[in-house]
Amino acid sequence: MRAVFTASKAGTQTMLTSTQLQRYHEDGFILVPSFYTAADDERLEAALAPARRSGWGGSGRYPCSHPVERGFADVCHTLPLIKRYLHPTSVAIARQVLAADVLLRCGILVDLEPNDATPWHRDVQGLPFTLFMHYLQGASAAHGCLRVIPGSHLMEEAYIDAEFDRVAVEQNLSHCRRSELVVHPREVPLEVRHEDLIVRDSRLWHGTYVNKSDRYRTLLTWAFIRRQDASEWRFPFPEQLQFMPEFTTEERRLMGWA
Ligand SMILES: O=C(O)CCC(=O)C(=O)O
Repeated sequence: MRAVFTASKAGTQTMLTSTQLQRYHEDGFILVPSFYTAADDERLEAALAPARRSGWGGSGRYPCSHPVERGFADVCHTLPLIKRYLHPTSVAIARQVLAADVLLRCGILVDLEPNDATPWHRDVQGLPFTLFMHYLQGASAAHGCLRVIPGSHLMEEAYIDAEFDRVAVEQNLSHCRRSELVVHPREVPLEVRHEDLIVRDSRLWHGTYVNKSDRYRTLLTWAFIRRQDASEWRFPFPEQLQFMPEFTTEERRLMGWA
């Protein structure tokens, strides 16, 4: 696969190389191998411990999966997780790929239960923003990993619609042309280990394979938008005002508070 690179030494990846940056722009994603260290894993487990104690923990979809619903912020927008989203390296990558100053939009946990899959879709049509995707236990195709269509972030909606229609008819799936059952001829699986990180464009067409295992598959994903798009997209984070004293000046700016 074009966008997978030789593993960098764990913990030394600070920003994308020019080759990675070019791949991101051409393909709409990159897979950064060995992004996280064992120490990062330990910090993440500590950050998730309160959520696990309160009932979430790979035992089901998190019950309030929409950012504005009560309860959601208790897990995904806690101080340690926000600090993780705001890690200087992910901020540097977001600024690099968007070629702009950025704001944190939100972060969410997504569980994929056994026998479930996410159908083909793109998050937005027009506005590019950048998503970071960390599969906490890694993910193989059999465990419901991400699948993407390289370059589809730059394709017009009508073009990709027509393409999906044609493929679905060929595969006798015209009644469910965006379903996970549709195999796109140019799709690639993004199989990852728990230490890897995927960075992708919000406009990229993607979905997942069916999770054929008997285990939940958990994704932690967060997004940065361009500061100039804040009026349309900035998540307000009202519950997080209490954390203000814990944030550096730079982190406050990234949260849109300065
Ligand atoms: O669960 C996944 O791997 C995919 C999630 C997804 O489609 C999304 O974040 O838009």
